[in-house]
Amino acid sequence: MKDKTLPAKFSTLAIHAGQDPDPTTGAVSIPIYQTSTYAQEGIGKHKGFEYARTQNPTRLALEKNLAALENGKTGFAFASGMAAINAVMTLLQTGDHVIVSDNTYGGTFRLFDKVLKKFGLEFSYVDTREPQNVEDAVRPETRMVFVETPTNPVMSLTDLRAVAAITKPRGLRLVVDNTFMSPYFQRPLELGADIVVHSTTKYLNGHSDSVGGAVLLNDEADARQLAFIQNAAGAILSPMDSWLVMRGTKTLAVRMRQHDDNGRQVAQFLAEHPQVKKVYYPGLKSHPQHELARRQMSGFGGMLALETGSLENAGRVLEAVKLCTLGESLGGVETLISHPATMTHASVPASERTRLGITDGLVRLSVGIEDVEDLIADLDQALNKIA
Ligand code: P1T
Repeated sequence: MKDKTLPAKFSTLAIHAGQDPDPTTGAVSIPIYQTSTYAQEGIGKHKGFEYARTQNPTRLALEKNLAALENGKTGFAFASGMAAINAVMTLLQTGDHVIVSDNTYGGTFRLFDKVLKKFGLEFSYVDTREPQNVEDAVRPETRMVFVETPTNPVMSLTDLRAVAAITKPRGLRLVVDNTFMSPYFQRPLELGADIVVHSTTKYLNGHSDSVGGAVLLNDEADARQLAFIQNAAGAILSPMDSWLVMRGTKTLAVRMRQHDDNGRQVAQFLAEHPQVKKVYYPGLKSHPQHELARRQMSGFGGMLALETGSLENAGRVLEAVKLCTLGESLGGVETLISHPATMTHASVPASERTRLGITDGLVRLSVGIEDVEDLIADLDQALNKIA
């Protein structure tokens, strides 16, 4: 956008923020600056670009775009969602304590428990559905609260305003993984969070053809430190992937509306299906946090989980689906179906999985934007294999 003061709503920002035509040619689509370095005119004389780990115009355009969508001042793009989360954690120091949602993506738990703990960070895993549990877990060394909402895969919510009321006065950073909702349905920075992280691999890119991550925030000191970490540790998003995610965000609003529409219909169908024991979807009135979901999010999205009752039943459904694809990941235009206990959450100890509801019979669906009648017909024939 040429006029930076132009008031703009979400879809306009998605298409225009950070997307000024290329200064050399006027190209409307930001070019993929596939270069490792930039010619300099003399010592310290350059156009603001020195080396492509440090700065790249394609990545910069994406970072501005994502920051605008999350209503943050600054954005950083990383090589994966895990690289983004890891970068945020390196804002901390040995001895610091972090309070974490007890249910997160298994890879997040694995990074904290198997890698970062070794470097002297301490983690307490608490049920953040109840904000009091966060307050009770605070210690003198606590520096950060890290939550996923809704969680992967059992779709539990954390009341971000309530948790921010605990973190703000104590000077703790509230970090929110917003991968499942995307900024179209939920903007944690507006609700009091300090830092938002994303796996751009999912809805932001939206087409299952790129792995990436992002960090969005307002605080200038943390932003300076993250720019330093991004360059120093080097887990940057490539120009090609930056371009793909930018291409994705332009249609984020229309895709999310369709994911949401299909998600609601599939959830309702599953809730009434005789072979389904339980459905986890915040858009259903039966979800214990439905009211919070309505307050905190402007839609419910396309992620849901269903309980089939046993490993055998789950296996039958996963093998019988024809249109839905069995695979890890989520947020693409095509419907993916997965088995959290053996796939995304295999790194979570079995007893903990059971406590969280990640049973052997749990099946996760990332509802795509196909015609919903076709999805329902596929799920129906697969579920009827159980009987
Ligand atoms: O895969 P990567 O881009 O590194 O993102 C990690 C990640 C972070 N946060 C959430 C909420 C996630 O769901 C993920 C990755 N999740 C899957 C691969 C999955 O199938 O759940």
